[in-house]
Amino acid sequence: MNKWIEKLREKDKRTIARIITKIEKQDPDKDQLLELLFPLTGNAFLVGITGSPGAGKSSLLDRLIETIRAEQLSVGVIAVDPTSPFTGGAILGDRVRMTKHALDEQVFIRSMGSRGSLGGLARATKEAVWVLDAAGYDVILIETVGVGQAELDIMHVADTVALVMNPGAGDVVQVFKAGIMEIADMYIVNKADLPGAARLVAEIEELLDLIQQSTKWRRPIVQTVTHENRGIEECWQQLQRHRQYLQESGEWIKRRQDHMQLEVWEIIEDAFRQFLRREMGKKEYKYELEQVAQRKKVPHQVARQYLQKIFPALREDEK
Ligand SMILES: Nc1nc2c(ncn2[C@@H]2O[C@H](COP(=O)(O)OP(=O)(O)O)[C@@H](O)[C@H]2O)c(=O)[nH]1
Ligand SMILES: [Mg+2]
Repeated sequence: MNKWIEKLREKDKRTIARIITKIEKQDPDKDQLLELLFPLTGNAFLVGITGSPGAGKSSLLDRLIETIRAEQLSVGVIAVDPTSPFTGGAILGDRVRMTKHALDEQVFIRSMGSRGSLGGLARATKEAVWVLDAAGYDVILIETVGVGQAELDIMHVADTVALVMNPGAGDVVQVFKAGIMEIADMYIVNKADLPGAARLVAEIEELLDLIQQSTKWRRPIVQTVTHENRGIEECWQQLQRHRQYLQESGEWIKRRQDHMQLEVWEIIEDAFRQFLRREMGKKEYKYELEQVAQRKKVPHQVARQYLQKIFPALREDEK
């Protein structure tokens, strides 16, 4: 096991890939590996990049990697896109991008699909981020499609979250309603070569005024065109500026504490859910459930009865 960690610390790509596969497959070794590598984490700058499929997240990431590498920093990437299975066109593009950085020892890119992440996508992704963090990558970029709860959950791992939007996509209001705008620390208007970029910037600014600003951080809006490498440098500048803001304001520590608390909470929740599913699958519950189905008993009544049986502590609580 320690051999694995040794190799990991050397940023050995094969070892890193194999550990992440173990995580995805819920390998029995997984927990022990995580226990060994967790104390080595906490040094990387964790950046979440989210946005609709096709917004240009992967293209942007590809450019960002170049910019970050130019400063001699190492980069790890975890790309989560359940909307494009491995055979899909988008991933083909991702593959090409990957091969470009494949020879660079200081860049590691991994795609994760919903397939194979038995313990839940968000869980597996966060653990994969720990692996890269422990390996010593300076910056870890996490690409996720901004749809669904699992994708939003993933964002709880990031120090800084950037939301990618496109002119003419007409999704600003939807994104706003879904609360996605609020979790972002900066906005990237990508495909700024298309008509309507200035209008989108204005719309975002308007909506920003509606969001309760509880901090001094004014969320910047950066316009980018990936194939022209336009705005990428500014993206990186703003990401770093946010990091600095977090550190100077004390929010850095607070955010990380919140994330770790959530982490423990989530693991407990998962365990409970699994336990309950097993428990409720037992024959002895069947009769009662039928009674509810026949309207002879109230759901609350039966639920309470079960709860008190499973968790005797609850009985004490209710006194
Ligand atoms: N016009 C234009 N197209 C872009 C730009 N960036 C990316 N694209 C295109 O948008 C499509 C989706 O890009 P991709 O990076 O795979 O998006 P993702 O699904 O968000 O990762 C691809 O065809 C890209 O070539 C840009 O700045 N301008
Ligand atoms: Mg992508």
